[in-house]
Amino acid sequence: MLNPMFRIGSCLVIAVLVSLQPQAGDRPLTEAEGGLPAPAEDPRPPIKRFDPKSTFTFTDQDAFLAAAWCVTVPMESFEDLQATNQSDQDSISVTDFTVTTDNPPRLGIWDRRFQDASASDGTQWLGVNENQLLVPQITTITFAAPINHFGINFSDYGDFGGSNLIYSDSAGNLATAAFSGRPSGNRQFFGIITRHTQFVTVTLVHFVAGEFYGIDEISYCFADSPPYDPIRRPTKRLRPGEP
Ligand SMILES: [Ca+2]
Ligand SMILES: [Ca+2]
Ligand SMILES: [Ca+2]
Repeated sequence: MLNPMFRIGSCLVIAVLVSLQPQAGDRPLTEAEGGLPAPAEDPRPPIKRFDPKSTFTFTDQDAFLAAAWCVTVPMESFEDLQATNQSDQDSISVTDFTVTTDNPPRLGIWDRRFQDASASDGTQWLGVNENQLLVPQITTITFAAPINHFGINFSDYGDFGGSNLIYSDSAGNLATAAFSGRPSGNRQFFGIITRHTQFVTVTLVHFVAGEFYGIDEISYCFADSPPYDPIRRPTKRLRPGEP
């Protein structure tokens, strides 16, 4: 018969050894420990297919709108403002944002074609008439609340010198919004979806003195808009104030 103290000591040693064994909850068991092989990686894992943390840029407006996470995408077309056909405004304010320039007055609302710039929707558009002597030229769009989608149509950018129009926002995103070396009257679209960050300010910068270009159809989603639904409801463009 074993000594009781020996039995107690043996039990303690076994307990300590067991406690030192790797626990299944701590890490996956190795093959030698009788574990199972790791599952093969999904070549198209859902987290990458639908990763809401990704940032996407677009040059096609339809693709941008189809990819929008918010159910409705407000769009400002500048149709309700008074058109003066002059670059006599320091800033242009609409329902959800204000456009300003670093060298005012350089902005105006136009309802007719000028220098081959024109509306991409309706008849009115916002003209940016850059100073002939100062570069860089900075146009800023400040929203009333944080957004995470931004789209914009340009007309006639890039026919007056060799400098792309650079997009940046207050979340630190940086991209090319419009390219130079385009013919007079050309149209370019830029869109960005930044589901992981939100921003209130968009800045457009370029280094071409004297460029004139048009802006129309600024589309956006507020960050607190109804989120992306995996069972996609069709997106719908709405003008601010519409039901
Ligand atoms: Ca318009
Ligand atoms: Ca032109
Ligand atoms: Ca131009």
